[in-house]
Amino acid sequence: MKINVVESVLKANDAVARENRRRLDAAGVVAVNLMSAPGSGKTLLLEKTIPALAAARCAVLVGDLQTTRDAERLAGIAAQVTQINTGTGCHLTATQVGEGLDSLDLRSIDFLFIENVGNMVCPAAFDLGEHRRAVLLSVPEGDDKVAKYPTLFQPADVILLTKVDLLGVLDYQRSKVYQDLSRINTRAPRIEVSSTTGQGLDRWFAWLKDQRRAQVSDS
Ligand SMILES: Nc1nc2c(ncn2[C@@H]2O[C@H](COP(=O)(O)OP(=O)(O)OP(=O)(O)O)[C@@H](O)[C@H]2O)c(=O)[nH]1
Ligand SMILES: [Mg+2]
Repeated sequence: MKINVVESVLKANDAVARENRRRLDAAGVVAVNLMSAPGSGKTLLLEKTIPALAAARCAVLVGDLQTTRDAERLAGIAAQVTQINTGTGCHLTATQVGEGLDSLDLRSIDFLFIENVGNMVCPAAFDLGEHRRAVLLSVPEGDDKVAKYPTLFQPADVILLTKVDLLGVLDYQRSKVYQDLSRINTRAPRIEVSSTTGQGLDRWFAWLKDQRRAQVSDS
C-alpha cells in the first residue's frame, strides 16, 4: 500500500482553497497573495498601495509566526485587517485563510491582500484560494535569489523587484535577475518599485486595477 502523506496534506489544502475562492468569487473580491523572503517590503508596499486604491474597499489578512505588528501598521489604513499567527508554521494554509475570511465582511470590499509569512520556499506550495500571486524580491537580498529559489517565482502572476532605491548603494546586477527569470517565468510582468521613493508604484497599482477589472468582467 502506498501512503503519500505530503500529497494528501496538499490535496486537503487544495479542497479548502477551492472553497475560499468560491466564497471570494461570490462576494466579487479579488484576492492577491503576497509572497517573499522576510523583510522584502510586503507590509510597506501595502501601506502605500491601499490608500492609492479605495482604502475602504480593501482588507488584509496578515500571516506571521508571532506578534500583531504588521496588523497594527495596517490597521489605520485598510478598512479591515486580521492577523493570523502561525506559531511555528512557515506559511499560511487555506484553512487559516478560511478562518480569516470568517472575520471579514467580504461584501464590502473589492480587494483582499494576503500577506504570507516571510519565507521563500513553503508559501508557494500552498494554494490559499487567492486569484493572483505577487512575488517580491528586494535588492538587498542579492541578485542570485531567482536561481536559488525558483519554486517561489515559477507560479508568480507578477514579480516586484522592490527597494530599487538601493540599486546604486549595493553591488547588484539586475540583468542576472532577469536572465534567471527568463528561464523560470516569462509570463509574469516585472515591476521595479521603491515604496520609499514611490518609483514604479503606479505600474503596480495599474496592474492591480486590471486584475479587478478582469474579475468583474469574468463574473
Ligand atoms: N530603502 C527601502 N526600504 C524599504 C522599502 N520597502 C521596505 N523597506 C524597509 O524594509 C524593512 C522591511 O519592510 P517590511 O515592509 O516590514 O517587510 P515585510 O516583507 O513585510 O517583512 P515581514 O513581514 O517580516 O516578512 C523596513 O525597514 C522597511 O522600511 C523600499 O522600497 N526601500
Ligand atoms: Mg510584513
